Amino acid sequence: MPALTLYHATRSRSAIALWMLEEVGAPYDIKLLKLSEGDNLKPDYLAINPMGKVPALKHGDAVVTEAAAICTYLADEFPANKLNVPVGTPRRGVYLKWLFFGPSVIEPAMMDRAFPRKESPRASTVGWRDFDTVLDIVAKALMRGPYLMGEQFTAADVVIGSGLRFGMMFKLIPERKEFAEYVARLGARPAAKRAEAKDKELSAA
Ligand SMILES: N[C@@H](CCC(=O)N[C@@H](CS)C(=O)NCC(=O)O)C(=O)O
Repeated sequence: MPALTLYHATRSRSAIALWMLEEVGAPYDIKLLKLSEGDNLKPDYLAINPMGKVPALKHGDAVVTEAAAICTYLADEFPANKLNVPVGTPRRGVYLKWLFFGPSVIEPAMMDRAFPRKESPRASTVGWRDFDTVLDIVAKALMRGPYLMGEQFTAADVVIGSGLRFGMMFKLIPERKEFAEYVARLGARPAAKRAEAKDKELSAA
């Protein structure tokens, strides 16, 4: 099996990929980068991710960057774990919607709220419409539960759950009951606990 290597910085968005790797359960190595020392902007890492951002994943010769893309990739590469909705399945459309909704709708809506512009963009001109509508849509999707895709836990939960957790932790997203319960449910997963413990351990080292 090709080797898996995660380029990781502690207490960062690469925790999303770390959690996903723990869900997959395949062996992997970690190359630790210190953002405070600018490791992510050094030439050897820029050759892996020219954006100078973590996470990045190497799988044999394949390099994947962007946390949501890494989760999608791992779910498809390790189908035995049933963390994806396979090609040819009608539910895959909704699954892909949630994988894209995290980085292209929730995150920009949240950051727009956190760092307001001088003039608010018209809701019809930005791809994420507006913060309140976005949160209502996510909350409604979670009412059925326990996961975004119903009974099946998928890579989409790793992406959306991580975003909600981060947002609530930094008070960028309100602690709505649906979000708090969902994030607690996800946090109780053994793989999520292992990833959190590993991140803490690496951070302390
Ligand atoms: N769109 C990227 C964002 C990744 C990102 O912003 N990572 C931050 C850490 S949370 C980073 O690498 N920051 C270092 C820097 O920008 O210098 C993804 O989802 O993977």
